[in-house]
Amino acid sequence: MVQLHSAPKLLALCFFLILVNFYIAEAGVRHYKWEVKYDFRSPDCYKKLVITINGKSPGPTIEAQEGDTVIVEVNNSLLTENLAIHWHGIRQIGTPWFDGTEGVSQCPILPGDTFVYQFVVDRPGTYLYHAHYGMQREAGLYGMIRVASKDPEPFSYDFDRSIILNDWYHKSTYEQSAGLSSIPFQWVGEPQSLLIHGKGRFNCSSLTADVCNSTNPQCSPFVQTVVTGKTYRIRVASLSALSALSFQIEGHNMTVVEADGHYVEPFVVKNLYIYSGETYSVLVKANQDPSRNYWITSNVVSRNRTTPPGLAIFNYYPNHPMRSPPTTPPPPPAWDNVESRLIQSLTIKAHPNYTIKPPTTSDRVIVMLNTQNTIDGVRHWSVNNVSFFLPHTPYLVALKENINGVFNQRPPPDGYDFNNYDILSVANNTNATSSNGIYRLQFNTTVDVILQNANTMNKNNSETHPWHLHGHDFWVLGYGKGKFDVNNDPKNYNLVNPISKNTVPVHPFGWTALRFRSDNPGVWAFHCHIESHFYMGMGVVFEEGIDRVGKLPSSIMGCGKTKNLLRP
Ligand SMILES: *[C@@H]1O[C@H](CO)[C@@H](O)[C@H](O)[C@H]1NC(C)=O
Ligand SMILES: *[C@@H]1O[C@H](CO)[C@@H](O)[C@H](O)[C@H]1NC(C)=O
Ligand SMILES: *[C@@H]1O[C@H](CO)[C@@H](O)[C@H](O)[C@H]1NC(C)=O
Ligand SMILES: *[C@@H]1O[C@H](CO)[C@@H](O)[C@H](O)[C@H]1NC(C)=O
Ligand SMILES: *[C@@H]1O[C@H](CO)[C@@H](O)[C@H](O)[C@H]1NC(C)=O
Ligand SMILES: *[C@@H]1O[C@H](CO)[C@@H](O)[C@H](O)[C@H]1NC(C)=O
Ligand SMILES: *[C@@H]1O[C@H](CO)[C@@H](O)[C@H](O)[C@H]1NC(C)=O
Ligand SMILES: *[C@@H]1O[C@H](CO)[C@@H](O)[C@H](O)[C@H]1NC(C)=O
Ligand SMILES: *[C@@H]1O[C@H](CO)[C@@H](O)[C@H](O)[C@H]1NC(C)=O
Ligand SMILES: *[C@@H]1O[C@H](CO)[C@@H](O)[C@H](O)[C@H]1NC(C)=O
Ligand SMILES: *[C@@H]1O[C@H](CO)[C@@H](O)[C@H](O)[C@H]1NC(C)=O
Ligand SMILES: [Cu+2]
Repeated sequence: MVQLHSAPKLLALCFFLILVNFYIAEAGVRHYKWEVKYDFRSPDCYKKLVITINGKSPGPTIEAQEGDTVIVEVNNSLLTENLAIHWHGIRQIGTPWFDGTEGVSQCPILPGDTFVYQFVVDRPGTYLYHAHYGMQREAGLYGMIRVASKDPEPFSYDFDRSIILNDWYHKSTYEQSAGLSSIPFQWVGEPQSLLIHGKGRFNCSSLTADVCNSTNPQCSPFVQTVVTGKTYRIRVASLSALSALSFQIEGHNMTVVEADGHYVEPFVVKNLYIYSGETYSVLVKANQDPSRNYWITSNVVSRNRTTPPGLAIFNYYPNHPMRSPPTTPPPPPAWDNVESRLIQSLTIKAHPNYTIKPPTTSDRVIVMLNTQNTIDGVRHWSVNNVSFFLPHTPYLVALKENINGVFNQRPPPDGYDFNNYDILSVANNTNATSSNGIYRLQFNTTVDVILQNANTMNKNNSETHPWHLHGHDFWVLGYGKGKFDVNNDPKNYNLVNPISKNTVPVHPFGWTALRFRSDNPGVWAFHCHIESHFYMGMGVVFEEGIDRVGKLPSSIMGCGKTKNLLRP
């Protein structure tokens, strides 16, 4: 029922919509209606509750052309669970309120509510979307955004395909997150399966068929059919909860041509290392013996793997798509071969014809020490000794509308004790703090972030963390081993052809240097893309140009202290 007092509003909305439609008539509008709900699914043969979009996980692919406006009407039918969806890699220029990050850019979408996301996909490339509320992404709410270029691309191919990689747990996200906040702490452990485009295979032999049914068609392997002589662009993305992955197509090389929506100077790999939140396009030529099929594999790297490989089939037409390759799947690289992963990171450079030069100097340098700590007996991840947690009122609304008492006004430190902190020894900072304080950046300045890895609270252990920045791309200026030297390492930065990305790994016991311009008014999360690490505090938030943010839509409000704003 339309209430009387909202009639003028409705009229205004109609005019607004007409204007919007007129304004964007040049570019296209891609309109999607999604129903998000729980369904029983068996992606690796094991039956569990999975969050689906219109019945699917991975969800529908958003297909658009650069400059298009994407409108997604999300209907939250999860019944007892909130929801928020993040558009990963889309910078949301002018629409920071549609970034979809609960606690940062919006209040959660309540069960039964419909929320309309509307944003422009301003650049071609391969992007993602996924839940950004609690550890909800792991329950299956994820998919791909493919934005076609208006201009010719610097490579050619016959067919354009997608593969999303993921790891998969049998426990619910609730069991996992409760374990992570428990005393004693209960780690989520290694995933049960690796999924290739939503399909995997768990060994059901010790379970009954009503729980784990190995003949369920939902867990028949993913098949990529190819025709001899043709070249395939495969957009490979990872939305793993924990695992760094190595992706291979048996007997075939892959030429990497795109990373996180940017063309790269092409390079050839046998196995592609890919970290959660990254996207790549690879070109694969179907040039092998066509009388058989080949394995597509995904394997855990950077952790002492216990999860069996993810397997799919690279099917040469007209062989039967389900015919198993006659070989054993190719072996993955050693899980602890940091060197080969570092080499691949260092190899990725901007394509010579698409290089965006970074500013040669920066206005501010923030060094972020990545360690663990314990707070009140619970294990956390921390940045410069501070573990992050989200407020109940989104920062964007609190800052724009000057709502007090939402978050700690004290900003987190810009660095750590460089001289005295030994990154190689076991972290023993039991006295760390947690905070929801944020970094406030001067608008339109150049900011460097140095991710400094260190030993965890376990002996001889440092993990790989894929860091993802919302609202921006950053230039990747360098990677190094050991402790970053603030005085000397910047001299070796790549200022000539650094790749722009939105997600980047910091390798074990190493560092990664990034640069970006604080030129997108809004409030943006920057966090480890490992679901449990962010949950355990591994993230920060940047504010820039809040005074330039336009009028916030009331649809992002309704929680915490934003409720006051909705009262007439
Ligand atoms: C949400 O989707 C369901 C199923 O399509 C439909 O019955 C319901 O009316 C929708 N709710 C809203 C608010 O659009
Ligand atoms: C599945 O597990 C059973 C029992 O542990 C084992 O005997 C069998 O070899 C396993 N199957 C596969 C395909 O790994
Ligand atoms: C297992 O899956 C097969 C194929 O879908 C089906 O015929 C069979 O009934 C299932 N078994 C159980 C116990 O659900
Ligand atoms: C893959 O690339 C390597 C190194 O460039 C080369 O030696 C090998 O022959 C290539 N393999 C195939 C199947 O093209
Ligand atoms: C990795 O796991 C295997 C099997 O559990 C174990 O034997 C090995 O010692 C582990 N390696 C390291 C470096 O922890
Ligand atoms: C860059 O563009 C020029 C002019 O279009 C073209 O000749 C050249 O091959 C391109 N370089 C690469 C590496 O694609
Ligand atoms: C973190 O805390 C530990 C132990 O309390 C201390 O030794 C270390 O200097 C602190 N580091 C920073 C960056 O404050
Ligand atoms: C932890 O404490 C020990 C003993 O006090 C010290 O030797 C070591 O350097 C500390 N580790 C870190 C990372 O500060
Ligand atoms: C932790 O803090 C308490 C109180 O501030 C202090 O007494 C204690 O020495 C600190 N411990 C460490 C390891 O820094
Ligand atoms: C941001 O800085 C750049 C370079 O200094 C300048 O060209 C641009 O006009 C500035 N933009 C705004 C909105 O101030
Ligand atoms: C430390 O861990 C690495 C794996 O990350 C392993 O290869 C190495 O042998 C370990 N060193 C010691 C001294 O335990
Ligand atoms: Cu992490």
